[in-house]
Amino acid sequence: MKTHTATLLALALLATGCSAGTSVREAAVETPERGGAEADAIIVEDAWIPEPANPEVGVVYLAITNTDASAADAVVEVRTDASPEAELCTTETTESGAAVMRTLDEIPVPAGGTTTFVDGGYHVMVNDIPEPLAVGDSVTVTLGFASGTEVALDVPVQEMTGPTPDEADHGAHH
Ligand SMILES: [Cu+2]
Repeated sequence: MKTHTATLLALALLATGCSAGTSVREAAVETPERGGAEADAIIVEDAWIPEPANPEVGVVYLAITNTDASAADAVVEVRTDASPEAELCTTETTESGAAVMRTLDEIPVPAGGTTTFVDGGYHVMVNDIPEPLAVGDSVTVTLGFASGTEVALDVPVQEMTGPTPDEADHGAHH
């Protein structure tokens, strides 16, 4: 009990010591903090993993900006400590309206532009996850680029937001 009181006191001291504490906390309630990192000309932000419906299969969503306005780049490699099986993937809609996924060798990031990984589009596919991911977990994702740039970032597992009709198909596409 004494330890508990001491912890609360320490938190209170931390809160008063930070002048921006209130606004930071409010922002965190509305939008859970997402992962990001940058290296060379590449900025990765808004990275998150929706808590997988199928415990063995996860997807990573993020946004990649190439700040070099004179040279296009591309993601050519992905690794994660969540599983040895990670790959670049895209969801496409066929003429009949069905969503199908296809693995990719590379995902382009235009010069001075941003490529977003979103539900129904580009994503990182993580297969054969040995330990189920839960909200609050964090995994390391490393993206390798054609330019030689490598970006490693911590990606939080967060609650799914909004409907994802194709999610149920994620486990069956290989
Ligand atoms: Cu996929």
